[in-house]
Amino acid sequence: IQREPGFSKLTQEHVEHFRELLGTESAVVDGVSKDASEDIEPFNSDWMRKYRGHAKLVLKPQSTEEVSQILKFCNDNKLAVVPQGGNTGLVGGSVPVFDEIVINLQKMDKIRSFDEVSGILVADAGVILEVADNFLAEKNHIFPLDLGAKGSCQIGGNVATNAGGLRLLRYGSLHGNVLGIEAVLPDGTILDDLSTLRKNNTGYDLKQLFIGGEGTIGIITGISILTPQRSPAINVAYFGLASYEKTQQAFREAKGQLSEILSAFELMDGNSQHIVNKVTGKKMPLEGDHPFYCLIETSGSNTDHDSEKLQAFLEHVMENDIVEDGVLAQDQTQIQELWSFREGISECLGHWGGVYKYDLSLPIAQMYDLVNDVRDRLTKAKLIGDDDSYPALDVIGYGHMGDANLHLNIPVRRYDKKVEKELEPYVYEWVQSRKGSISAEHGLGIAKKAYIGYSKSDSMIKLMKQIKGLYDPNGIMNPYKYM
Ligand code: FAD
Ligand code: 2HG
Ligand code: ZN
Repeated sequence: IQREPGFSKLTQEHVEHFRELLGTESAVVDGVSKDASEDIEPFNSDWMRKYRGHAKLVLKPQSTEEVSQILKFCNDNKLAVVPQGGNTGLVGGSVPVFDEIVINLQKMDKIRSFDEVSGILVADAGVILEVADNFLAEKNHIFPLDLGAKGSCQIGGNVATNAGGLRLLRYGSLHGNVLGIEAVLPDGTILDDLSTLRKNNTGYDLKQLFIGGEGTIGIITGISILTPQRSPAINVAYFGLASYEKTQQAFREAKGQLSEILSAFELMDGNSQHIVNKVTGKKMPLEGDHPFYCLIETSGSNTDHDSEKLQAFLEHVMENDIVEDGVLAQDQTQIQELWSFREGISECLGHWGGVYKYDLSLPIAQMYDLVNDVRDRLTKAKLIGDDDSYPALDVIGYGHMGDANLHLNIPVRRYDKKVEKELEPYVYEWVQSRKGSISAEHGLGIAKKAYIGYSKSDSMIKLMKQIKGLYDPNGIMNPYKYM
Protein backbone atom coordinates (compact mmCIF):
# COMPACT_ATOMS: atom_id res chain seq x y z
CA ILE A 1 0.00 0.00 0.00
CA GLN A 2 0.91 3.60 -0.65
CA ARG A 3 0.63 6.60 1.59
CA GLU A 4 -2.56 8.45 0.71
CA PRO A 5 -1.30 11.54 -1.11
CA GLY A 6 -4.25 13.64 0.07
CA PHE A 7 -3.04 13.55 3.67
CA SER A 8 -0.85 16.41 4.86
CA LYS A 9 2.59 15.90 6.30
CA LEU A 10 3.20 17.02 9.84
CA THR A 11 4.96 20.37 10.12
CA GLN A 12 6.59 22.29 12.94
CA GLU A 13 3.55 24.61 12.93
CA HIS A 14 1.19 21.70 13.51
CA VAL A 15 3.33 20.53 16.42
CA GLU A 16 3.36 24.04 17.91
CA HIS A 17 -0.40 24.15 17.64
CA PHE A 18 -0.80 20.89 19.55
CA ARG A 19 1.75 21.96 22.17
CA GLU A 20 -0.26 25.09 22.80
CA LEU A 21 -3.47 23.12 22.96
CA LEU A 22 -2.31 20.31 25.25
CA GLY A 23 0.86 21.51 26.93
CA THR A 24 4.26 19.90 26.38
CA GLU A 25 3.54 17.02 28.76
CA SER A 26 0.87 15.59 26.50
CA ALA A 27 2.79 15.48 23.25
CA VAL A 28 5.47 12.94 22.42
CA VAL A 29 7.35 14.27 19.46
CA ASP A 30 10.06 12.67 17.46
CA GLY A 31 11.92 13.90 14.44
CA VAL A 32 9.95 17.09 13.93
CA SER A 33 11.54 18.80 16.89
CA LYS A 34 14.46 17.50 18.89
CA ASP A 35 13.05 17.68 22.41
CA ALA A 36 11.48 14.22 22.59
CA SER A 37 10.25 13.85 26.17
CA GLU A 38 9.54 10.13 25.82
CA ASP A 39 10.58 7.40 23.40
CA ILE A 40 8.09 7.31 20.54
CA GLU A 41 8.96 3.75 19.49
CA PRO A 42 6.49 1.88 21.76
CA PHE A 43 3.60 3.84 20.24
CA ASN A 44 4.74 2.89 16.74
CA SER A 45 4.98 -0.86 17.15
CA ASP A 46 2.32 -3.33 18.15
CA TRP A 47 2.24 -5.98 20.88
CA MET A 48 3.42 -8.72 18.54
CA ARG A 49 6.14 -6.49 17.05
CA LYS A 50 4.75 -7.44 13.69
CA TYR A 51 3.52 -4.04 12.57
CA ARG A 52 5.53 -0.85 12.73
CA GLY A 53 4.49 2.67 11.83
CA HIS A 54 6.37 5.93 11.54
CA ALA A 55 4.39 8.44 13.55
CA LYS A 56 6.39 11.48 14.53
CA LEU A 57 3.79 12.72 16.97
CA VAL A 58 1.80 11.09 19.76
CA LEU A 59 -0.88 13.13 21.51
CA LYS A 60 -2.28 12.27 24.92
CA PRO A 61 -5.41 14.31 25.49
CA GLN A 62 -6.76 14.62 29.03
CA SER A 63 -10.37 15.46 28.26
CA THR A 64 -13.10 14.90 25.72
CA GLU A 65 -12.89 18.58 24.86
CA GLU A 66 -9.20 18.18 24.00
CA VAL A 67 -9.95 15.15 21.82
CA SER A 68 -12.55 17.23 20.04
CA GLN A 69 -10.14 20.08 19.38
CA ILE A 70 -7.43 17.70 18.17
CA LEU A 71 -9.72 15.92 15.74
CA LYS A 72 -11.22 19.13 14.41
CA PHE A 73 -7.75 20.48 13.69
CA CYS A 74 -6.64 17.21 12.08
CA ASN A 75 -9.75 17.05 9.95
CA ASP A 76 -9.43 20.67 8.82
CA ASN A 77 -5.77 20.09 7.98
CA LYS A 78 -6.15 16.58 6.50
CA LEU A 79 -3.87 15.03 9.07
CA ALA A 80 -4.54 11.30 9.44
CA VAL A 81 -4.80 9.82 12.94
CA VAL A 82 -4.73 6.48 14.76
CA PRO A 83 -6.67 6.13 18.00
CA GLN A 84 -4.68 4.06 20.47
CA GLY A 85 -5.60 2.45 23.77
CA GLY A 86 -3.30 -0.01 25.50
CA ASN A 87 -1.84 -1.10 22.15
CA THR A 88 -2.52 -4.77 22.85
CA GLY A 89 -4.62 -5.40 19.75
CA LEU A 90 -3.65 -8.42 17.67
CA VAL A 91 -4.46 -7.24 14.14
CA GLY A 92 -2.16 -4.24 13.78
CA GLY A 93 -5.03 -1.76 14.13
CA SER A 94 -3.57 0.37 16.90
CA VAL A 95 -0.35 1.53 15.25
CA PRO A 96 0.17 3.84 12.29
CA VAL A 97 0.93 2.44 8.86
CA PHE A 98 2.80 5.54 7.69
CA ASP A 99 3.05 8.82 9.59
CA GLU A 100 -0.45 9.07 11.07
CA ILE A 101 -0.63 10.96 14.37
CA VAL A 102 -1.22 8.62 17.31
CA ILE A 103 -3.93 9.76 19.71
CA ASN A 104 -3.38 7.75 22.84
CA LEU A 105 -6.09 7.73 25.50
CA GLN A 106 -3.91 6.78 28.49
CA LYS A 107 -4.41 10.13 30.25
CA MET A 108 -8.18 9.82 30.18
CA ASP A 109 -8.23 7.37 33.06
CA LYS A 110 -10.96 8.50 35.47
CA ILE A 111 -13.86 6.49 36.77
CA ARG A 112 -16.77 8.89 36.41
CA SER A 113 -19.51 7.20 38.40
CA PHE A 114 -20.82 3.92 39.70
CA ASP A 115 -24.39 3.18 40.67
CA GLU A 116 -24.50 0.53 43.37
CA VAL A 117 -28.13 -0.32 42.74
CA SER A 118 -28.08 -0.76 38.98
CA GLY A 119 -24.42 -1.79 38.73
CA ILE A 120 -23.79 0.73 35.97
CA LEU A 121 -20.25 2.03 35.64
CA VAL A 122 -19.41 5.20 33.72
CA ALA A 123 -15.74 5.75 32.98
CA ASP A 124 -13.22 7.39 30.68
CA ALA A 125 -12.14 5.27 27.73
CA GLY A 126 -8.52 5.17 28.89
CA VAL A 127 -9.17 3.33 32.16
CA ILE A 128 -7.16 0.11 32.17
CA LEU A 129 -9.40 -2.95 32.24
CA GLU A 130 -7.80 -4.37 35.38
CA VAL A 131 -8.09 -1.01 37.16
CA ALA A 132 -11.79 -0.90 36.30
CA ASP A 133 -12.24 -4.47 37.52
CA ASN A 134 -10.36 -3.80 40.78
CA PHE A 135 -12.53 -0.75 41.37
CA LEU A 136 -15.62 -2.86 40.78
CA ALA A 137 -14.34 -5.62 43.05
CA GLU A 138 -14.50 -3.18 45.97
CA LYS A 139 -18.15 -2.66 45.11
CA ASN A 140 -18.80 -6.39 44.79
CA HIS A 141 -19.19 -6.16 41.04
CA ILE A 142 -17.21 -7.47 38.10
CA PHE A 143 -16.34 -6.06 34.69
CA PRO A 144 -18.27 -8.28 32.28
CA LEU A 145 -15.13 -8.82 30.17
CA ASP A 146 -11.83 -10.41 31.09
CA LEU A 147 -8.83 -11.22 28.96
CA GLY A 148 -5.13 -11.96 29.16
CA ALA A 149 -4.12 -8.38 28.35
CA LYS A 150 -6.20 -6.90 31.20
CA GLY A 151 -3.17 -5.28 32.83
CA SER A 152 -2.57 -2.98 29.87
CA CYS A 153 -5.60 -2.85 27.56
CA GLN A 154 -8.07 -0.01 28.05
CA ILE A 155 -11.83 -0.28 28.30
CA GLY A 156 -12.17 2.10 25.33
CA GLY A 157 -9.88 -0.18 23.32
CA ASN A 158 -11.93 -3.17 24.40
CA VAL A 159 -15.10 -1.52 23.20
CA ALA A 160 -13.47 -0.33 19.97
CA THR A 161 -12.43 -3.92 19.19
CA ASN A 162 -15.59 -5.47 20.68
CA ALA A 163 -13.31 -7.82 22.59
CA GLY A 164 -14.82 -11.15 23.58
CA GLY A 165 -12.51 -12.75 26.08
CA LEU A 166 -12.82 -15.45 28.68
CA ARG A 167 -16.33 -14.99 30.05
CA LEU A 168 -18.45 -14.05 27.08
CA LEU A 169 -20.16 -17.39 27.57
CA ARG A 170 -21.55 -16.10 30.85
CA TYR A 171 -21.89 -12.33 30.51
CA GLY A 172 -22.46 -11.89 26.80
CA SER A 173 -20.92 -9.48 24.32
CA LEU A 174 -20.14 -5.80 24.73
CA HIS A 175 -22.88 -5.12 22.20
CA GLY A 176 -25.27 -5.99 25.00
CA ASN A 177 -23.39 -4.76 28.05
CA VAL A 178 -22.33 -1.35 26.84
CA LEU A 179 -25.24 0.98 27.52
CA GLY A 180 -23.77 4.21 26.32
CA ILE A 181 -20.85 5.78 24.55
CA GLU A 182 -19.37 9.23 24.42
CA ALA A 183 -17.38 9.64 21.23
CA VAL A 184 -15.78 12.37 19.20
CA LEU A 185 -16.35 12.45 15.46
CA PRO A 186 -13.57 13.50 13.07
CA ASP A 187 -15.05 17.00 12.67
CA GLY A 188 -14.84 17.53 16.43
CA THR A 189 -18.50 16.87 17.19
CA ILE A 190 -18.93 15.34 20.63
CA LEU A 191 -21.54 12.60 20.35
CA ASP A 192 -23.01 12.30 23.82
CA ASP A 193 -24.75 8.95 23.83
CA LEU A 194 -23.54 8.12 27.32
CA SER A 195 -26.89 6.69 28.30
CA THR A 196 -27.28 4.67 31.48
CA LEU A 197 -30.57 3.21 30.37
CA ARG A 198 -31.05 -0.47 29.76
CA LYS A 199 -33.95 0.16 27.45
CA ASN A 200 -34.08 2.92 24.90
CA ASN A 201 -35.88 2.29 21.62
CA THR A 202 -35.71 5.73 20.11
CA GLY A 203 -34.24 5.08 16.71
CA TYR A 204 -31.03 3.64 15.33
CA ASP A 205 -28.66 2.50 18.04
CA LEU A 206 -25.68 4.58 16.91
CA LYS A 207 -23.35 3.52 19.70
CA GLN A 208 -23.28 0.00 18.26
CA LEU A 209 -21.24 1.27 15.31
CA PHE A 210 -18.46 2.32 17.65
CA ILE A 211 -18.44 -1.10 19.32
CA GLY A 212 -16.09 -2.99 17.04
CA GLY A 213 -15.57 0.12 14.89
CA GLU A 214 -11.80 -0.09 15.55
CA GLY A 215 -11.37 3.67 15.61
CA THR A 216 -12.50 4.15 11.99
CA ILE A 217 -15.42 6.51 12.60
CA GLY A 218 -14.51 8.36 15.79
CA ILE A 219 -12.73 8.23 19.11
CA ILE A 220 -14.51 6.74 22.09
CA THR A 221 -13.87 8.96 25.11
CA GLY A 222 -16.26 7.49 27.66
CA ILE A 223 -18.39 4.41 28.15
CA SER A 224 -21.23 3.36 30.37
CA ILE A 225 -21.50 -0.33 31.03
CA LEU A 226 -23.72 -2.68 32.94
CA THR A 227 -21.65 -4.71 35.38
CA PRO A 228 -22.87 -7.88 37.08
CA GLN A 229 -22.65 -8.73 40.75
CA ARG A 230 -19.33 -10.38 41.61
CA SER A 231 -19.78 -14.02 42.52
CA PRO A 232 -18.47 -14.91 45.98
CA ALA A 233 -17.81 -18.52 44.97
CA ILE A 234 -15.35 -19.10 42.14
CA ASN A 235 -14.12 -22.56 41.26
CA VAL A 236 -11.77 -23.67 38.54
CA ALA A 237 -11.21 -27.17 37.21
CA TYR A 238 -8.69 -28.31 34.62
CA PHE A 239 -9.05 -31.55 32.66
CA GLY A 240 -7.08 -33.76 30.34
CA LEU A 241 -9.05 -35.43 27.56
CA ALA A 242 -8.27 -38.06 24.94
CA SER A 243 -9.85 -36.47 21.86
CA TYR A 244 -11.60 -33.42 20.51
CA GLU A 245 -14.79 -35.46 20.47
CA LYS A 246 -14.45 -35.83 24.25
CA THR A 247 -14.04 -32.08 24.77
CA GLN A 248 -17.39 -31.60 23.04
CA GLN A 249 -18.99 -34.18 25.28
CA ALA A 250 -17.48 -32.46 28.31
CA PHE A 251 -18.87 -29.12 27.14
CA ARG A 252 -22.35 -30.55 26.77
CA GLU A 253 -22.15 -32.11 30.21
CA ALA A 254 -20.84 -28.88 31.72
CA LYS A 255 -23.73 -26.91 30.30
CA GLY A 256 -26.20 -29.48 31.48
CA GLN A 257 -24.86 -30.07 34.96
CA LEU A 258 -23.29 -26.75 35.89
CA SER A 259 -25.83 -24.67 33.97
CA GLU A 260 -26.24 -21.26 35.62
CA ILE A 261 -22.91 -21.31 37.47
CA LEU A 262 -20.74 -22.08 34.42
CA SER A 263 -18.70 -18.94 33.65
CA ALA A 264 -15.98 -20.17 31.29
CA PHE A 265 -15.24 -23.19 29.16
CA GLU A 266 -11.86 -22.93 27.48
CA LEU A 267 -10.08 -25.36 25.17
CA MET A 268 -6.31 -25.91 24.94
CA ASP A 269 -4.65 -28.56 22.84
CA GLY A 270 -1.73 -30.58 24.23
CA ASN A 271 0.86 -28.68 22.21
CA SER A 272 -0.27 -25.34 23.58
CA GLN A 273 0.17 -26.61 27.13
CA HIS A 274 3.63 -28.01 26.42
CA ILE A 275 4.66 -24.63 25.08
CA VAL A 276 3.48 -22.82 28.23
CA ASN A 277 5.34 -25.40 30.29
CA LYS A 278 8.51 -24.98 28.23
CA VAL A 279 8.52 -21.20 28.10
CA THR A 280 7.49 -20.46 31.69
CA GLY A 281 9.11 -23.48 33.34
CA LYS A 282 5.88 -24.02 35.31
CA LYS A 283 4.95 -27.58 36.13
CA MET A 284 2.09 -29.00 34.03
CA PRO A 285 -1.12 -29.01 36.11
CA LEU A 286 -1.69 -32.72 35.45
CA GLU A 287 0.61 -35.71 35.42
CA GLY A 288 0.74 -37.56 32.15
CA ASP A 289 0.11 -36.40 28.63
CA HIS A 290 -3.28 -35.66 27.15
CA PRO A 291 -4.06 -34.57 23.60
CA PHE A 292 -6.56 -31.96 24.85
CA TYR A 293 -7.21 -29.91 27.95
CA CYS A 294 -10.21 -27.91 29.10
CA LEU A 295 -10.50 -25.27 31.76
CA ILE A 296 -13.85 -24.83 33.42
CA GLU A 297 -14.74 -21.97 35.71
CA THR A 298 -17.87 -21.66 37.78
CA SER A 299 -19.10 -18.50 39.47
CA GLY A 300 -21.98 -18.66 41.85
CA SER A 301 -23.37 -17.32 45.06
CA ASN A 302 -23.04 -20.33 47.32
CA THR A 303 -19.66 -22.01 47.86
CA ASP A 304 -21.00 -25.27 49.22
CA HIS A 305 -23.63 -25.61 46.53
CA ASP A 306 -21.12 -24.83 43.75
CA SER A 307 -18.40 -27.13 45.05
CA GLU A 308 -20.89 -29.93 45.39
CA LYS A 309 -22.10 -29.43 41.84
CA LEU A 310 -18.60 -29.26 40.42
CA GLN A 311 -17.51 -32.31 42.41
CA ALA A 312 -20.49 -34.29 41.10
CA PHE A 313 -19.73 -33.11 37.57
CA LEU A 314 -16.10 -34.18 37.92
CA GLU A 315 -17.08 -37.62 39.17
CA HIS A 316 -19.58 -38.02 36.36
CA VAL A 317 -17.16 -37.12 33.56
CA MET A 318 -14.41 -39.28 35.04
CA GLU A 319 -16.66 -42.31 35.58
CA ASN A 320 -18.03 -42.03 32.06
CA ASP A 321 -14.58 -41.80 30.50
CA ILE A 322 -15.25 -38.35 29.13
CA VAL A 323 -12.16 -36.95 30.80
CA GLU A 324 -8.95 -38.82 31.54
CA ASP A 325 -7.78 -36.80 34.50
CA GLY A 326 -8.69 -33.61 36.28
CA VAL A 327 -7.77 -31.23 39.06
CA LEU A 328 -9.90 -28.84 41.06
CA ALA A 329 -8.20 -25.67 42.31
CA GLN A 330 -8.06 -25.58 46.10
CA ASP A 331 -7.33 -21.90 46.62
CA GLN A 332 -6.88 -18.57 44.89
CA THR A 333 -3.24 -19.26 44.04
CA GLN A 334 -4.14 -22.49 42.34
CA ILE A 335 -6.99 -20.82 40.47
CA GLN A 336 -4.49 -18.34 39.05
CA GLU A 337 -2.01 -21.09 38.31
CA LEU A 338 -4.55 -23.02 36.26
CA TRP A 339 -5.72 -19.90 34.46
CA SER A 340 -2.10 -19.05 33.59
CA PHE A 341 -1.94 -22.20 31.47
CA ARG A 342 -4.76 -20.78 29.39
CA GLU A 343 -4.14 -17.03 29.51
CA GLY A 344 -0.38 -17.42 29.03
CA ILE A 345 -0.57 -19.25 25.69
CA SER A 346 -0.61 -16.19 23.46
CA GLU A 347 2.44 -14.63 25.08
CA CYS A 348 4.42 -17.89 25.23
CA LEU A 349 3.82 -18.55 21.53
CA GLY A 350 5.71 -15.39 20.66
CA HIS A 351 8.86 -16.79 22.26
CA TRP A 352 10.55 -18.09 19.10
CA GLY A 353 10.12 -15.29 16.62
CA GLY A 354 6.80 -14.78 14.91
CA VAL A 355 3.31 -16.22 15.04
CA TYR A 356 0.73 -16.51 12.28
CA LYS A 357 -2.55 -15.90 14.07
CA TYR A 358 -6.08 -16.76 13.06
CA ASP A 359 -9.06 -15.96 15.27
CA LEU A 360 -12.01 -17.85 13.88
CA SER A 361 -15.66 -18.56 14.51
CA LEU A 362 -16.53 -22.05 13.32
CA PRO A 363 -19.19 -24.68 13.87
CA ILE A 364 -18.02 -26.25 17.11
CA ALA A 365 -18.00 -29.83 15.77
CA GLN A 366 -15.51 -28.95 13.02
CA MET A 367 -13.41 -26.46 14.89
CA TYR A 368 -10.37 -28.64 15.51
CA ASP A 369 -10.38 -30.26 12.04
CA LEU A 370 -8.82 -27.07 10.76
CA VAL A 371 -5.86 -27.41 13.11
CA ASN A 372 -5.23 -30.96 11.85
CA ASP A 373 -5.66 -29.94 8.23
CA VAL A 374 -3.22 -27.06 8.57
CA ARG A 375 -0.69 -29.30 10.31
CA ASP A 376 -0.96 -31.87 7.48
CA ARG A 377 -0.56 -29.16 4.92
CA LEU A 378 2.60 -27.71 6.44
CA THR A 379 4.00 -31.21 6.96
CA LYS A 380 3.42 -32.11 3.32
CA ALA A 381 5.10 -28.90 2.25
CA LYS A 382 8.05 -29.77 4.53
CA LEU A 383 7.74 -26.43 6.31
CA ILE A 384 7.29 -27.64 9.86
CA GLY A 385 9.72 -29.49 12.09
CA ASP A 386 11.86 -29.61 15.20
CA ASP A 387 15.13 -28.31 13.91
CA ASP A 388 16.01 -24.79 12.88
CA SER A 389 15.96 -25.53 9.17
CA TYR A 390 12.14 -25.54 9.23
CA PRO A 391 10.41 -22.17 9.47
CA ALA A 392 7.35 -23.41 11.41
CA LEU A 393 7.59 -25.01 14.87
CA ASP A 394 4.08 -26.16 15.49
CA VAL A 395 0.38 -25.72 14.78
CA ILE A 396 -1.62 -24.87 17.88
CA GLY A 397 -5.34 -24.76 18.51
CA TYR A 398 -7.01 -23.29 21.57
CA GLY A 399 -9.73 -20.84 22.36
CA HIS A 400 -13.08 -20.01 23.76
CA MET A 401 -14.82 -23.31 23.17
CA GLY A 402 -17.97 -22.08 24.84
CA ASP A 403 -18.26 -19.44 22.11
CA ALA A 404 -17.11 -21.71 19.23
CA ASN A 405 -14.11 -19.42 18.81
CA LEU A 406 -10.87 -21.11 17.74
CA HIS A 407 -7.46 -19.49 18.00
CA LEU A 408 -5.30 -21.16 15.38
CA ASN A 409 -1.70 -20.12 15.91
CA ILE A 410 1.37 -21.16 13.95
CA PRO A 411 4.54 -20.16 15.80
CA VAL A 412 7.48 -19.71 13.43
CA ARG A 413 11.20 -19.23 13.80
CA ARG A 414 10.99 -16.53 11.14
CA TYR A 415 8.24 -15.14 8.95
CA ASP A 416 8.39 -16.99 5.66
CA LYS A 417 6.51 -16.39 2.39
CA LYS A 418 6.29 -20.13 1.75
CA VAL A 419 4.48 -20.70 5.04
CA GLU A 420 2.22 -17.78 4.34
CA LYS A 421 1.33 -19.17 0.92
CA GLU A 422 0.31 -22.48 2.46
CA LEU A 423 -1.88 -20.72 5.03
CA GLU A 424 -3.57 -18.05 2.98
CA PRO A 425 -6.05 -18.09 1.40
CA TYR A 426 -6.35 -21.76 2.48
CA VAL A 427 -7.49 -20.95 6.05
CA TYR A 428 -9.92 -18.28 4.89
CA GLU A 429 -11.45 -20.54 2.25
CA TRP A 430 -11.77 -23.31 4.81
CA VAL A 431 -13.62 -20.97 7.16
CA GLN A 432 -15.82 -19.51 4.44
CA SER A 433 -16.89 -22.95 3.23
CA ARG A 434 -18.12 -23.70 6.79
CA LYS A 435 -19.88 -20.33 7.01
CA GLY A 436 -17.58 -19.23 9.81
CA SER A 437 -16.03 -15.84 10.49
CA ILE A 438 -12.43 -14.91 9.69
CA SER A 439 -12.38 -12.71 12.79
CA ALA A 440 -14.32 -13.82 15.83
CA GLU A 441 -13.07 -11.26 18.37
CA HIS A 442 -9.79 -9.56 17.42
CA GLY A 443 -11.17 -7.48 14.57
CA LEU A 444 -9.86 -6.63 11.12
CA GLY A 445 -7.17 -3.98 11.60
CA ILE A 446 -4.59 -4.17 8.88
CA ALA A 447 -4.05 -7.93 9.22
CA LYS A 448 -7.51 -9.01 8.07
CA LYS A 449 -8.54 -6.03 5.94
CA ALA A 450 -7.93 -7.78 2.64
CA TYR A 451 -9.94 -10.83 3.70
CA ILE A 452 -13.19 -9.22 4.88
CA GLY A 453 -14.86 -10.56 1.72
CA TYR A 454 -14.62 -14.08 3.10
CA SER A 455 -17.08 -13.16 5.83
CA LYS A 456 -19.07 -10.21 4.49
CA SER A 457 -20.96 -9.87 1.21
CA ASP A 458 -20.28 -7.16 -1.37
CA SER A 459 -23.48 -5.36 -0.48
CA MET A 460 -22.56 -5.34 3.21
CA ILE A 461 -19.08 -4.01 2.47
CA LYS A 462 -20.60 -1.33 0.26
CA LEU A 463 -22.89 -0.21 3.09
CA MET A 464 -19.98 -0.23 5.52
CA LYS A 465 -18.03 2.04 3.19
CA GLN A 466 -21.00 4.40 2.91
CA ILE A 467 -21.23 4.58 6.69
CA LYS A 468 -17.50 5.27 6.92
CA GLY A 469 -17.88 8.06 4.33
CA LEU A 470 -20.74 9.60 6.30
CA TYR A 471 -18.85 9.72 9.60
CA ASP A 472 -15.41 10.42 8.21
CA PRO A 473 -15.66 12.09 4.77
CA ASN A 474 -11.94 12.93 4.70
CA GLY A 475 -10.96 9.41 5.68
CA ILE A 476 -8.55 10.59 8.39
CA MET A 477 -9.61 8.02 11.02
CA ASN A 478 -7.34 4.99 11.17
CA PRO A 479 -6.74 4.81 7.40
CA TYR A 480 -5.51 1.77 5.42
CA LYS A 481 -7.37 -0.61 7.74
CA TYR A 482 -10.69 -2.38 8.34
CA MET A 483 -12.14 -2.63 4.78
P1 FAD B 1 -5.54 -1.04 21.15
O1 FAD B 1 -4.76 -2.24 20.82
O2 FAD B 1 -4.78 0.17 21.52
O3 FAD B 1 -6.48 -0.68 19.92
C1 FAD B 1 -7.25 -1.65 19.28
C2 FAD B 1 -8.11 -0.99 18.19
O4 FAD B 1 -9.06 -0.12 18.76
C3 FAD B 1 -7.32 -0.13 17.22
O5 FAD B 1 -7.92 -0.20 15.96
C4 FAD B 1 -7.45 1.27 17.78
O6 FAD B 1 -7.34 2.26 16.78
C5 FAD B 1 -8.84 1.23 18.38
N1 FAD B 1 -9.02 2.04 19.59
C6 FAD B 1 -8.37 1.91 20.77
N2 FAD B 1 -8.86 2.78 21.67
C7 FAD B 1 -9.85 3.47 21.04
C8 FAD B 1 -10.74 4.50 21.44
N3 FAD B 1 -10.73 5.00 22.67
N4 FAD B 1 -11.62 4.96 20.52
C9 FAD B 1 -11.66 4.46 19.26
N5 FAD B 1 -10.84 3.50 18.85
C10 FAD B 1 -9.95 3.00 19.72
N6 FAD B 1 -9.11 -9.99 22.49
C11 FAD B 1 -10.26 -10.65 22.70
O7 FAD B 1 -11.28 -10.31 22.10
N7 FAD B 1 -10.31 -11.70 23.57
C12 FAD B 1 -9.23 -12.13 24.26
O8 FAD B 1 -9.31 -13.10 25.00
C13 FAD B 1 -8.01 -11.43 24.06
N8 FAD B 1 -6.92 -11.79 24.75
C14 FAD B 1 -5.75 -11.14 24.53
C15 FAD B 1 -4.64 -11.56 25.23
C16 FAD B 1 -3.41 -10.93 25.05
C17 FAD B 1 -2.21 -11.38 25.83
C18 FAD B 1 -3.32 -9.86 24.12
C19 FAD B 1 -2.02 -9.14 23.89
C20 FAD B 1 -4.45 -9.44 23.41
C21 FAD B 1 -5.66 -10.07 23.59
N9 FAD B 1 -6.81 -9.69 22.90
C22 FAD B 1 -7.99 -10.35 23.13
C23 FAD B 1 -6.81 -8.64 21.86
C24 FAD B 1 -7.71 -7.47 22.24
O9 FAD B 1 -8.26 -6.84 21.10
C25 FAD B 1 -7.08 -6.44 23.07
O10 FAD B 1 -6.35 -6.94 24.13
C26 FAD B 1 -7.99 -5.31 23.58
O11 FAD B 1 -9.37 -5.42 23.38
C27 FAD B 1 -7.52 -4.07 22.91
O12 FAD B 1 -7.52 -3.01 23.80
P2 FAD B 1 -6.40 -1.90 23.75
O13 FAD B 1 -6.78 -0.84 24.70
O14 FAD B 1 -5.06 -2.47 23.89
O15 FAD B 1 -6.62 -1.35 22.25
C1 2HG C 1 -6.79 -15.42 23.80
O1 2HG C 1 -7.93 -15.89 23.85
C2 2HG C 1 -6.56 -14.21 22.96
O2 2HG C 1 -5.85 -15.88 24.47
C3 2HG C 1 -5.33 -14.26 22.12
O3 2HG C 1 -7.69 -13.88 22.22
C4 2HG C 1 -5.37 -15.29 21.05
O4 2HG C 1 -3.10 -14.85 20.50
C5 2HG C 1 -4.16 -15.31 20.13
O5 2HG C 1 -4.31 -15.78 18.99
ZN1 ZN D 1 -9.37 -15.06 22.60
